[in-house]
Order: sequence, then structure tokens, then C-alpha cells
Amino acid sequence: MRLPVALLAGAALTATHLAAALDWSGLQPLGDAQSVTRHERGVTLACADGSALTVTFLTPAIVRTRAQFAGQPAAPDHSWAVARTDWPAVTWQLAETADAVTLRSDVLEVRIQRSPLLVSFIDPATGRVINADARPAARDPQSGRIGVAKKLGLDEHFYGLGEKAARLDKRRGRFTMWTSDTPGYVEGTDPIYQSVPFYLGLEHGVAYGIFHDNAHRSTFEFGHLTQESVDYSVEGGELNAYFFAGPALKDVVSRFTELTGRMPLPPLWALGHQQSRYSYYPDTMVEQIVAQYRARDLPLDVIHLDIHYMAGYRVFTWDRARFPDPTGLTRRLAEQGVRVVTIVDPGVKHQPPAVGAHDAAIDRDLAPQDQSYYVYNEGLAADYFLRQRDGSHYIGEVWPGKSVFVDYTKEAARRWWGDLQHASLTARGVAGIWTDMNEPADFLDPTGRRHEHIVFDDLGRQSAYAGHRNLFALHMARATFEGLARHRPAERPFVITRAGYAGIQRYAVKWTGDNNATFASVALNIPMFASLGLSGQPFVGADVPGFIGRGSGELLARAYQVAAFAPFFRNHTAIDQYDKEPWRFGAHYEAIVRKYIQLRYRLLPYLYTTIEEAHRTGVPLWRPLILNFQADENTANLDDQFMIGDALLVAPVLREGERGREVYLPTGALWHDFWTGAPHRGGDMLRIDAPLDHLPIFVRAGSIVPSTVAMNHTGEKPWDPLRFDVWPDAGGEARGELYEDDGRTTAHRDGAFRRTQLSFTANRLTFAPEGAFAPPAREFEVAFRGVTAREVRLDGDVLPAAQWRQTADGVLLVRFADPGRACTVELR
Ligand code: NBV
Repeated sequence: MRLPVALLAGAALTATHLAAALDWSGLQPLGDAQSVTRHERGVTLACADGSALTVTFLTPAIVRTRAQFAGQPAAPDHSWAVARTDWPAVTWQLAETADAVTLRSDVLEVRIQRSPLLVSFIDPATGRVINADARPAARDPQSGRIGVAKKLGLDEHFYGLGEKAARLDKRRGRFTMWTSDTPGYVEGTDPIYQSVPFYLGLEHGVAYGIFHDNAHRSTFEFGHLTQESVDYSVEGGELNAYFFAGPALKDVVSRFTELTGRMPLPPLWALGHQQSRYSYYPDTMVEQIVAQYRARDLPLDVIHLDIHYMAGYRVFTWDRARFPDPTGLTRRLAEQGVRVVTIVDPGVKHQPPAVGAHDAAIDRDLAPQDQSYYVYNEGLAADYFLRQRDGSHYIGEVWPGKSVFVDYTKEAARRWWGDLQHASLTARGVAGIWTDMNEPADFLDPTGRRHEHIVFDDLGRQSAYAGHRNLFALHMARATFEGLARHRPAERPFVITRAGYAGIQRYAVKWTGDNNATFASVALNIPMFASLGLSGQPFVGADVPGFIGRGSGELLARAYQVAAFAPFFRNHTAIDQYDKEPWRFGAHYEAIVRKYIQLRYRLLPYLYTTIEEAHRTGVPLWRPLILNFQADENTANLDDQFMIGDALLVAPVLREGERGREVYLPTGALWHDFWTGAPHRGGDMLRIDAPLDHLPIFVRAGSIVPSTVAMNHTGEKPWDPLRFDVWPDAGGEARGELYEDDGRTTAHRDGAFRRTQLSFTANRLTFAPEGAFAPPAREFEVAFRGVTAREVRLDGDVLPAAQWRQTADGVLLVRFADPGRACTVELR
């Protein structure tokens, strides 16, 4: 007899997955609350079993819950992820009844039921429960494992969790936090590189967020096998959770990044197109690739040097046969507007010096290292390498062979690393650092289980590896970032990372590692970038068109149509793979790729403005539709299209051979085809033709989108003319913004920026600039849609006819010199 397929699937589930559901055996729940002690910001409840639960308002909308389970050793209150500890005073009230203790701010009520001890978060305006415990939090006194169960809403959606190879809505999923080197991952591979134990929930239009600040291996289950609860289980450490109120998803992301920090403003060139390969060498090859770019009129800002620039993969050295003059190379490339980013791996070759050998006194990084390797010698002498419990160094295996790893929890070690990086790389003209293998990867054991005896100094606490692996990349990125900031204080650092923990956005931008050169992998970019953004990391990108696999011209074209909007925009490929530079599949595909790289450069004013918004507010520019249209339920589980900022909706073709697709335009707005201007009503699913050179893009009516001309690199010329496309909504109004600064230095922190608010209403477009930055003289070009005029005035003066015209496709084009101050264009 043949069983129906569905039943077979069920049987398979029972056999292999049931054991994975949260196991409550051995976990002892927090006892009933007995007494309440009030503090300045909250309360501590003493429980019948000797446990204590402290609930604290950091702000009226951020609540921290920290438990001390019975018998659990007290730990100092310190977090490597949290960026902020000084919070202004909060006004809140306490109410105690026989059943419950209630803390209430203006925007959030925390109700703690005494018996059994259950915590709920309530909207004080409506009385509605936003999130609630399904059972008391519990801990196994033997193993130290902690479990938390939350009620699962019937219509609840889940987002975030940092980098997961998964769809946007995490409902019904199960995810583990354990940084892992996972080349060739596909949808469902879990865990992969990063561990960010933060998620957002959304039900009935109300969003919230929960961050479990605990770096031990943990698991989240969003009703994976049952409809009953959202389970969190962690193998050690503390129950240390932050709750962020919404109601908007944007509020939640902003609050999470208020706690864990926001991305510093990147240099403008970091938004440029970048080329990489594992690996380009010697130096002449690097220059030939750049020459190809310039000869083919393909924009390029950055070229990457992968591991073969080093002498025997020794970090902070150069292979002198391949790169005899790194300073000359970076200078020659800089003259063409191309910057160099070098890879830096955490593994330091384990190389005790040969008898009698000495390190060179100067240019140590260029000297032969075969007899003596200065980085190893220095790190050993200063005791910077990770040790195991028995005091021995941990020796793993990575590219150089046997390797030791730095304990970046030591401040002196971080400084040392940053100084080496400067002397060997940035002092030689390298512009940014690409940190790889920082899970940390180890060929001897990619799972990290073999590392269990490693101990981190961790501010003198000698912490076990189990609670620290997930933090390794955060520490390394910090050393890297701080080294750049210390040695080039006026320049904005640019650091790329693969692994990470919550807060990584303070130090590094994120690329999604060794993806596949497949359509499935390109499609996965959309939910992955969106989820990273919702988890505090707005500067994201993936290898284009994919690291592993041969790829094809069609894949390259479609991958570029997605990547042209990703903040980190880099073509890269693996050592043994077919070349994937834009021209490798022939002129037909190259022309399409050129079109989209050029579109990227044209949109830089808009992209830079949205990046600055992400830096300032935490709200990412690469957005799932739900972030902009939270009231439109059709967008809750939609992840084959995305938005950039508020204005642009992109719906790429994600399947091989397809020449069109369905596009959903959210309700409550009017939309225009970006290319033709054709209007479309929101709330509709459209069928759009999309031949290979066509990317469906839509503009939300009511937007003003700044752009400029295409250029070969971001520093080639100023944004001139600066164009503003005005797309009025049904009421004839539109709004937009433009952010500008010098694109490179930290002077923007002291007010050297210019933020121009643009608003179009009653046929008048107003430019309202603020800030001390003065852009160079330039022309403004304004393209008004859906309006006509007999006369155009600038600040009341009639503009000569030569400065404006009505085009055949219904656009009113107006041109004038930027007056460098507020001004108004009036259409009559
Ligand atoms: O350094 C080589 C590669 C690099 O190209 C890639 O981008 C990283 O994700 N690296 C991994 C080391 C291992 C590659 C198999």
C-alpha cells in the first residue's frame, strides 16, 4: 500500500524532528513571587524558590528582564553587545495586588502574575496583551540550560534573527544561534555565519521586539511543531532579555539599535561597485582588471585582495613576489579612483622562530617570514593568543596551517591588532578591511565543539568558550574598526564582516559569505537582507552573482538587478570557479550589467540619503514591504520584492528563463512605473513583462527622488546636475529629502552636512536646506510628473523659457543653478 505523501512527510517529521522541540525536563521554573523591592527604574521580585527577577524600564518603551535563578552563580552585569547604559529618567507607576505586580509607563505596561510567575507586556491604551509568557521561565541547575516560552498568536508573524538562510516570516521555523562557516548554504541551512538573538513579532498590526542578550548557543522555535508557543532555549548564561515596544516595526528596529548601537556613516565610496576574486594576483593582474573596467566604461570604486596577497597566508604580511610595492599599487589605483580592500583572517600562523632568526627592524610585513614571523612572535610575547583551561595555547588549522587566535577581549590585544593593521595595510594605502573566517572557522572542526576548552580573558573573568564563540567576530570587528578610527581619525572606517552578534553594526558591514551562483540564492538575498536590516544591520550585500558555481550570463544579469540596490555591491567568486566579472559572459550580458551598475550610480543621492537615515534612526534602507506598509496584511509574508527607502519598490525576476512576473503594489498608495511613469493602483497584483534587460521598479506616488548622472566612480565628479523626480500623489503633493556631506570624513558629526527637505504642494516645490556643508556649484534639474505649466517661477522670478520644457512623455523639466539656500519653484 502506498501512503499519501502528506502522511509520509508527517511520519518523517515525527521521526527526525520531534526531539528538537524544547525539552522542559530538568528545567526548574522561577518560583512564585513573594516580595517586591522597588528601584529607581523598576522592581526586583524575590521568588519562593530563592530566585529573583528584576524588571527595569530603560526607556518608557524598552524593558529589561533579568533573572537570577535559585542556585545560579551571580554574574557581573556586562554586555559586549549593548552600546548604551546611560538612560534618562523614566516616569512609571507601580501597582501591586494580591495576584500581580504591574509596572506602567506611558506606552507600556508590564504585568507580572505572582503565581505561577508569568510576565505579560500590555498596550496601556487598549489593554491588549502584546506578548505574554506561556509558562514561567525555567533553568536546569545541572546543565545551566534556560527555557522561555511565549504564547504564540494565531496570526502572529516573526521577523529578524539577523542572518538566517530563511524566508522573511520566521513563523513555524526553528533556528539556532551558533556562528558557523557554511559554504554553499541554501535556504534551510541553519545556523550559518551570524548569531543575532533578536526577533520582532507582529500581530493585529502591533509590533514588538525581544532581544535575548546571551551569547551561548541558543534555539528559537516559532511554533515549529506545535501551535502553542514560541520557545527559546539557551545552553548557559543568564536570562537577560530586552522587550521593545512598537507599535510600528520601525519603532522596534529604532529601539533595538538605540540599545545595541547604530551603523556609523560609511564613506560614500563604500556604496560604489566593487570587484573581488579569490584571488587576484600578482599586482599586474589587479591593474589589468581595473583597466578592463575603465576601458569598458563599467563603474568601479573598489577592488579586493583575497588571501593570496599575503606571504604564506600570514596575516599582516605581503607576498613580495606577487606584490613587490603595495604602496605603489594602491597609489596607481587611487589615481583611477579605485580603492583597495584587503582580507584579514583571524588565524595567526603558529610559527616558533628558527634558532637564531630575527625579525626585520623596518618593513617587517614585507620581509621574508620563513625563519621568523613577527606577528606570531609579538603576540606570543605579549600573551595575546587564546589559551585553553590547562594554560596551553589553542592551535587550530586554517589557511597558514597550524594557527593560533587572538583573544580580542583583551584591550591591549585589540590595540596591537589595530596597530599592525595600520602599519601593514592602511599606511600602505589600503582603504578598508574585509574580515573573514571570524566564526571563527577552523578546518579541524567547523562546529567549534573542539574549541570547548578555550577560555577568553573577558575583562579578567576567564569566560568559557561556550558563551563566547558567538561574540568572536564582534570583538575582532571592534579591534579592526577601532584601529582604523585611531590611525585615520578623520576618515570613516570601512570594515566588512562575515560572522557577528547583536551590535556588530557598530563596527562592520555585513556580506552573506559563500553563497551559490544560482537563482535560488539570488532570491534568498531579498529576505536575508531584509531580516539583517530588521536586526540592526542596514549595510548588507552578497557576492554577485554568487561565490560557488559557474553561473551564467542570465544569472549575472538578474543578480545585478537585485544587487544594484544592496548597500554592499560586490562581484566575487571562488578560487576554482569560472570568472564572473561583468564582461565574462559576452557583450549582450555586459551591456545589461552596465545599465544596472550605472543605474546604481545615478541613484547614489537617493541611496546615500537612505543610508544616512539608517545611520541616524536604525531603520534600514533595504526594506521588506511590511516595514513600510504594516497595515497591509498582503505584505506580511512577501519576500520576492523589496523597497529601498520609502519611495522605490523593486520586483526582480528571480527564476531562470522567466521574462515577466507578478508584482504586488501595496494598498493605500498610488504607484508609477519607474521607467515609463505609467500609474498603477495600490492593492493590485500586476503581471509585468520583464525581458532580461528589464527590472520592474515602481515609485510610490508622493515621493521626490534625488538622483544624478552615471559616473565611473563615486569621486569622479560632483553630483551635477542633481536631479529631483517629483511624483505627486492623488492630492498633488510629494515629499523627499536629500542628504549630502563630504562623503569621506567625520566632519558630518560636527554639523558639516546639508539636509535638504523637499516638499511639493499646491504646485510649489520648496527646497529647505539645513546644515553647514556647502556643496560645489551645480545645476538642479527637476522632473515634475502629471503637471503642466504656462509659466515657471523661481523665488517669484519668471524663469526664461530656455530653462524649462514639457517633454513628449508628459514630464515638465525645469533647470536652474542651485542657489545654495532655500528656494521655491512655482508652476503656474
Ligand atoms: O579567502 C578565501 C575565501 C573568500 O574568498 C570568501 O569570500 C570567504 O567567504 N574565504 C571565505 C575562505 C574559504 C573559502 C572556501
